Amino acid sequence: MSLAVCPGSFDPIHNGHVEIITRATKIFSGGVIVAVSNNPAKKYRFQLEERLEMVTEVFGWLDGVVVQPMSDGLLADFVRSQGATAIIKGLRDSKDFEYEAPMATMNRNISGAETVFLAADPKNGHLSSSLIKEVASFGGDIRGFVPRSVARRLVP
Ligand code: COD
Repeated sequence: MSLAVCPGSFDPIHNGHVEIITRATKIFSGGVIVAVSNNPAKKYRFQLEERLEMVTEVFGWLDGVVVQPMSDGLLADFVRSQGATAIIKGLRDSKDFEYEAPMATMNRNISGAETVFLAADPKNGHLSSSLIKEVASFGGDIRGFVPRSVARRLVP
Protein backbone atom coordinates (compact mmCIF):
# COMPACT_ATOMS: atom_id res chain seq x y z
CA MET A 1 0.00 0.00 0.00
CA SER A 2 1.82 3.11 -1.12
CA LEU A 3 1.35 6.47 0.49
CA ALA A 4 2.00 9.74 -1.35
CA VAL A 5 2.56 13.35 -0.35
CA CYS A 6 1.08 16.17 -2.39
CA PRO A 7 2.89 19.33 -1.26
CA GLY A 8 2.06 22.94 -1.94
CA SER A 9 1.50 26.40 -0.56
CA PHE A 10 -2.20 26.25 -1.42
CA ASP A 11 -2.46 30.03 -1.05
CA PRO A 12 -5.29 29.41 -1.76
CA ILE A 13 -6.22 25.94 -2.97
CA HIS A 14 -7.87 26.09 -6.43
CA ASN A 15 -9.63 23.71 -8.82
CA GLY A 16 -6.35 22.60 -10.44
CA HIS A 17 -5.03 21.44 -7.06
CA VAL A 18 -8.34 19.76 -6.21
CA GLU A 19 -8.32 17.84 -9.46
CA ILE A 20 -4.74 16.58 -9.04
CA ILE A 21 -5.25 15.53 -5.41
CA THR A 22 -8.51 13.74 -6.23
CA ARG A 23 -6.86 11.83 -9.10
CA ALA A 24 -3.91 10.92 -6.85
CA THR A 25 -6.25 9.20 -4.37
CA LYS A 26 -7.25 6.79 -7.15
CA ILE A 27 -3.62 5.78 -7.68
CA PHE A 28 -2.30 5.58 -4.12
CA SER A 29 -4.18 2.96 -2.15
CA GLY A 30 -2.34 3.91 1.04
CA GLY A 31 -3.71 7.45 0.81
CA VAL A 32 -2.52 10.96 0.05
CA ILE A 33 -1.16 13.45 2.55
CA VAL A 34 -1.80 17.00 1.43
CA ALA A 35 1.17 18.86 2.92
CA VAL A 36 0.54 22.57 3.36
CA SER A 37 3.93 24.24 3.39
CA ASN A 38 4.92 27.21 5.49
CA ASN A 39 8.05 28.99 4.40
CA PRO A 40 8.80 32.00 6.66
CA ALA A 41 10.57 33.71 3.75
CA LYS A 42 7.36 33.68 1.71
CA LYS A 43 4.61 36.29 1.94
CA TYR A 44 1.31 34.46 1.98
CA ARG A 45 -2.13 35.98 1.42
CA PHE A 46 -3.57 33.41 3.87
CA GLN A 47 -1.79 32.31 7.03
CA LEU A 48 -1.04 28.63 7.57
CA GLU A 49 -4.10 28.02 9.80
CA GLU A 50 -6.42 29.46 7.20
CA ARG A 51 -4.80 27.53 4.34
CA LEU A 52 -5.11 24.32 6.36
CA GLU A 53 -8.77 25.12 7.03
CA MET A 54 -9.49 25.74 3.36
CA VAL A 55 -7.86 22.48 2.26
CA THR A 56 -9.64 20.56 5.04
CA GLU A 57 -12.99 22.09 4.04
CA VAL A 58 -12.48 20.80 0.52
CA PHE A 59 -11.18 17.32 1.36
CA GLY A 60 -12.83 16.55 4.70
CA TRP A 61 -15.28 14.28 2.87
CA LEU A 62 -12.80 12.30 0.81
CA ASP A 63 -11.53 8.96 2.13
CA GLY A 64 -7.79 8.55 1.84
CA VAL A 65 -6.86 12.22 2.17
CA VAL A 66 -5.12 13.60 5.24
CA VAL A 67 -4.26 17.30 5.50
CA GLN A 68 -1.11 18.23 7.40
CA PRO A 69 1.09 21.28 7.90
CA MET A 70 4.65 21.00 6.60
CA SER A 71 6.93 23.35 8.47
CA ASP A 72 9.97 24.90 6.86
CA GLY A 73 12.49 22.26 5.86
CA LEU A 74 13.13 19.71 3.19
CA LEU A 75 10.17 18.09 1.50
CA ALA A 76 12.24 14.90 1.32
CA ASP A 77 12.52 14.82 5.14
CA PHE A 78 8.78 15.33 5.52
CA VAL A 79 8.05 12.53 3.05
CA ARG A 80 10.36 10.17 4.92
CA SER A 81 8.91 11.14 8.32
CA GLN A 82 5.45 10.18 7.07
CA GLY A 83 6.56 6.82 5.72
CA ALA A 84 5.52 7.92 2.22
CA THR A 85 7.26 6.74 -0.93
CA ALA A 86 6.02 9.19 -3.54
CA ILE A 87 5.55 12.89 -4.18
CA ILE A 88 2.70 14.04 -6.40
CA LYS A 89 3.05 17.11 -8.61
CA GLY A 90 0.70 18.53 -11.21
CA LEU A 91 2.19 19.78 -14.47
CA ARG A 92 0.50 22.58 -16.40
CA ASP A 93 3.07 22.96 -19.16
CA SER A 94 6.71 22.46 -20.14
CA LYS A 95 7.80 25.33 -17.88
CA ASP A 96 6.40 23.45 -14.89
CA PHE A 97 8.29 20.37 -16.05
CA GLU A 98 11.59 22.24 -16.43
CA TYR A 99 11.17 23.65 -12.94
CA GLU A 100 10.06 20.39 -11.33
CA ALA A 101 12.33 17.82 -13.03
CA PRO A 102 15.58 18.73 -11.21
CA MET A 103 13.71 18.83 -7.88
CA ALA A 104 12.28 15.38 -8.59
CA THR A 105 15.78 14.01 -9.20
CA MET A 106 17.16 15.73 -6.13
CA ASN A 107 14.33 14.45 -3.94
CA ARG A 108 14.87 10.90 -5.22
CA ASN A 109 18.62 11.13 -4.61
CA ILE A 110 18.27 12.39 -1.05
CA SER A 111 15.30 10.33 0.10
CA GLY A 112 14.50 7.64 -2.44
CA ALA A 113 11.03 9.12 -2.94
CA GLU A 114 9.82 9.07 -6.54
CA THR A 115 7.94 12.06 -7.93
CA VAL A 116 4.83 11.21 -9.90
CA PHE A 117 3.72 13.89 -12.36
CA LEU A 118 0.08 14.19 -13.31
CA ALA A 119 -0.78 16.27 -16.37
CA ALA A 120 -3.19 19.06 -15.47
CA ASP A 121 -6.57 18.79 -17.09
CA PRO A 122 -6.71 21.42 -19.88
CA LYS A 123 -9.68 23.11 -18.19
CA ASN A 124 -7.40 23.93 -15.23
CA GLY A 125 -4.12 24.48 -17.06
CA HIS A 126 -4.28 28.27 -16.74
CA LEU A 127 -4.92 28.28 -13.00
CA SER A 128 -2.42 29.46 -10.44
CA SER A 129 -3.03 30.78 -6.94
CA SER A 130 -1.25 34.04 -7.74
CA LEU A 131 -3.32 34.74 -10.87
CA ILE A 132 -6.54 33.98 -9.02
CA LYS A 133 -5.55 36.33 -6.18
CA GLU A 134 -4.74 39.07 -8.69
CA VAL A 135 -8.06 38.70 -10.52
CA ALA A 136 -9.93 38.71 -7.19
CA SER A 137 -8.06 41.80 -6.00
CA PHE A 138 -9.38 43.75 -9.01
CA GLY A 139 -12.93 42.56 -8.47
CA GLY A 140 -12.91 39.83 -11.16
CA ASP A 141 -15.15 36.81 -10.85
CA ILE A 142 -13.05 33.89 -9.61
CA ARG A 143 -15.93 31.63 -8.59
CA GLY A 144 -15.34 29.21 -11.45
CA PHE A 145 -11.73 28.58 -10.43
CA VAL A 146 -11.85 27.83 -6.72
CA PRO A 147 -14.04 25.82 -4.36
CA ARG A 148 -17.02 27.80 -3.02
CA SER A 149 -15.56 28.03 0.50
CA VAL A 150 -12.38 29.58 -0.92
CA ALA A 151 -14.30 32.08 -3.08
CA ARG A 152 -16.10 33.29 0.06
CA ARG A 153 -12.77 34.04 1.71
CA LEU A 154 -11.22 35.70 -1.34
CA VAL A 155 -14.22 37.89 -2.01
CA PRO A 156 -15.88 38.51 1.35
N1 COD B 1 -3.22 22.22 -12.31
C1 COD B 1 -2.59 21.14 -11.79
N2 COD B 1 -1.63 21.19 -10.84
C2 COD B 1 -1.29 22.41 -10.39
C3 COD B 1 -1.89 23.59 -10.89
C4 COD B 1 -2.89 23.47 -11.90
N3 COD B 1 -3.51 24.52 -12.44
N4 COD B 1 -1.34 24.63 -10.23
C5 COD B 1 -0.45 24.13 -9.38
N5 COD B 1 -0.40 22.78 -9.47
C6 COD B 1 0.40 21.83 -8.69
C7 COD B 1 1.87 21.90 -8.91
O1 COD B 1 2.35 20.58 -8.95
C8 COD B 1 2.44 22.46 -7.64
O2 COD B 1 3.64 21.83 -7.28
C9 COD B 1 1.38 22.08 -6.61
O3 COD B 1 0.15 22.07 -7.33
C10 COD B 1 1.27 23.09 -5.49
O4 COD B 1 1.19 24.39 -6.04
P1 COD B 1 1.42 25.66 -5.12
O5 COD B 1 1.61 26.84 -6.01
O6 COD B 1 0.38 25.73 -4.07
O7 COD B 1 2.75 25.28 -4.34
P2 COD B 1 4.23 25.79 -4.41
O8 COD B 1 4.78 25.66 -5.79
O9 COD B 1 4.33 27.11 -3.75
O10 COD B 1 4.87 24.65 -3.42
C11 COD B 1 6.16 24.42 -3.42
C12 COD B 1 6.64 23.30 -2.49
C13 COD B 1 6.07 23.34 -1.10
C14 COD B 1 6.28 21.97 -3.11
C15 COD B 1 8.16 23.57 -2.51
O11 COD B 1 8.39 24.89 -2.05
C16 COD B 1 8.98 22.62 -1.70
O12 COD B 1 9.24 21.52 -2.13
N6 COD B 1 9.41 23.08 -0.50
C17 COD B 1 10.24 22.30 0.39
C18 COD B 1 11.72 22.75 0.34
C19 COD B 1 12.57 21.71 -0.34
O13 COD B 1 12.49 20.54 -0.10
N7 COD B 1 13.47 22.19 -1.24
C20 COD B 1 14.32 21.34 -1.99
C21 COD B 1 13.66 20.82 -3.23
S1 COD B 1 14.65 19.66 -4.08
